[in-house]
Amino acid sequence: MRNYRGSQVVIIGLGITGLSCVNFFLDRGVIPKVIDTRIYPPGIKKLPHVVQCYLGAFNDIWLLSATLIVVSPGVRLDHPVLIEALKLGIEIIGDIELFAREVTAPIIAITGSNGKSTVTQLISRMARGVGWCVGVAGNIGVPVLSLLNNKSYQLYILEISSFQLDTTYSLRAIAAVILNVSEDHMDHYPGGLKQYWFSKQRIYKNAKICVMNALDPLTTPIYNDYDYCISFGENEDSADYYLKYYKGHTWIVAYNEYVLNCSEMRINNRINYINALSALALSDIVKIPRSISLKVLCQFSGLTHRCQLIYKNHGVSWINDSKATNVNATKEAINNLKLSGTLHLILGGDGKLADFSSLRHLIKQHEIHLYCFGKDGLLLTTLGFSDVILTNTMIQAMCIINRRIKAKDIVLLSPACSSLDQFKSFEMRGLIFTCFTREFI
Ligand code: UMA
Repeated sequence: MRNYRGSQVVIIGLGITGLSCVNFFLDRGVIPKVIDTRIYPPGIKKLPHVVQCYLGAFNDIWLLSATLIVVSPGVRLDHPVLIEALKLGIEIIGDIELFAREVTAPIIAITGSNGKSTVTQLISRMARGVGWCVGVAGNIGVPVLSLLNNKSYQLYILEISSFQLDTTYSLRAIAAVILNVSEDHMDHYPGGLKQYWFSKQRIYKNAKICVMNALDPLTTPIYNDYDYCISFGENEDSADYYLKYYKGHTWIVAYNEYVLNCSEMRINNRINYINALSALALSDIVKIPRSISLKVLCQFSGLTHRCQLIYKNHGVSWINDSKATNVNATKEAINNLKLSGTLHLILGGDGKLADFSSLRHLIKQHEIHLYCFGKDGLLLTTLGFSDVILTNTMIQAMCIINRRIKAKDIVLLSPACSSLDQFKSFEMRGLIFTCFTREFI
């Protein structure tokens, strides 16, 4: 636990993270200053009057005279004034770092390009199933510092993004997992996939046990100060937790013991079976009884906005996969579908400088009808072949699809892009998709 009294603290970003940081410092008798490059940032109404705020741009004088700068996850660290601040020896950290310096209860830390919210939910339900008092926060939508109000947590389960890892130094997880690494957030990482991968690897620093994906070499720890490493994957030769096809069924196998027939799970696709392997590995590390872990795996029906079936009638299905904010997530969603009619795929939003080309083959193979909207809509139309429509908004795309759809067709919102060009969040995008789908029924 640090004493921040006397520190000149400047917080960048007045979203949910920034506000939680303001409260953290006020609770410790330090009045921070806040900067946000938006004129009207989301947290402005909740900012206590005692805190000075500079809006619309960075305030270089404030930043260069600070002793501690706390940045929100969405802030790029290669901004010239932040580089200058680092050269002057000013400390730049994020909210996970503040949190890690305060807590003593064990932390399970989860990152990855896809699946991290699912695994966070699974392991949280398992731990709560034992009756433990569990704090769950991070990229999943709850700022970690909000957990400090409750001193009785026995275990913390944190979903951590690459942005958050970039400003974290003191995390010492009892178990840390990188689920997978595929291209995302290339607009934040000028060094490309390598730089993004390096950020993800930071979760393993000082971790006691590393959990890696045997199918994805980029999840192999590059630091070797851990006690031991556990792996999950599809193949018994390479993984401790793996899937095995046996007597007509896929099984979850842990250290060569058949523990669960996957047909008993409600989330019945391969990606979720792999997520289940990693959640089981984590639950075994913290010694959650298998009976409880397996019960949770069987009962879990998936996350809202993640391949969520909104409507099905006469063979027509509308599926909300708004959480697919990168190319790999969209590929997984398409690969998991059983297609017998036409797939109407809605793509669009802010592509974050992603390379979309790997989707082209899949779109051609399944003769997918494409509807592209938002900031990168035009770019996305180049992925299609015969049937491609460009609209300004997702709702316009939905209206067109609604006029064309026939029995056995599937409508899939799996945008491969961030929502932030047109929506407050991916949740809002998914909610609007859901509401309009119900409107059509
Ligand atoms: N801001 C600036 N200057 C900048 C960038 C941002 O002033 O250069 C300001 C914005 O104007 C805005 C504020 O910072 O007012 C928002 O901060 P933020 O974008 O860091 O968002 P928060 O509201 O604090 O939410 C963040 C995470 N957001 C991002 O990483 C972009 C949330 O993850 C997370 O749930 C929350 O902290 C709690 O930990 C969201 C996300 O999109 C879901 N994550 C990305 C993803 O999953 O792909 C990484």
